[in-house]
Amino acid sequence: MTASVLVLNGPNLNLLGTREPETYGRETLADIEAACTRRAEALGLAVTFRQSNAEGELVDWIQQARGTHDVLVVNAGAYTHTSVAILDALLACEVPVIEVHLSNIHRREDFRHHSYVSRAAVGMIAGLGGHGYELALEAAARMVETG
Ligand code: CA2
Repeated sequence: MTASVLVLNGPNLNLLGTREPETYGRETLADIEAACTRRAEALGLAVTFRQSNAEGELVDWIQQARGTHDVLVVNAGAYTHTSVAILDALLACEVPVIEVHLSNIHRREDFRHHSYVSRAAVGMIAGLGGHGYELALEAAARMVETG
């Protein structure tokens, strides 16, 4: 059976490619989605790619991932640093989580150094731009392969 990966994106990531290219690069979220779709196909994975600015909607999607998806790839945006609700949902969903950030959050302001998401994540990829999402899909493929 084809393994299924849910890629979740949090607030303001819909603005990618329009502003702050020095921090987030010039790729749009649609570009990253297209690259993920291509990479998932090559890896034999099914991928669902979503973005929301609403914390509750992200929590709903994480809850629904239980029993539906095999791996969660999460860039929770600024909720990474604030949301216990997203952490609780990730801990409850019983799906392995890979955390992704476009920027290296540890090179940035102090308030970005702490991640609630990390407490629920198997691993984290940060600072490699959109390529980090593709690397997360590679890790997901290895994870489902090795069980
Ligand atoms: O580096 C990342 O991927 C972040 O998750 C991005 C978040 C930020 O709050 C995290 O600390 C690190 C912000 C996403 C906002 O993206 C924008 C893109 C273009 C213009 C404005 C915001």
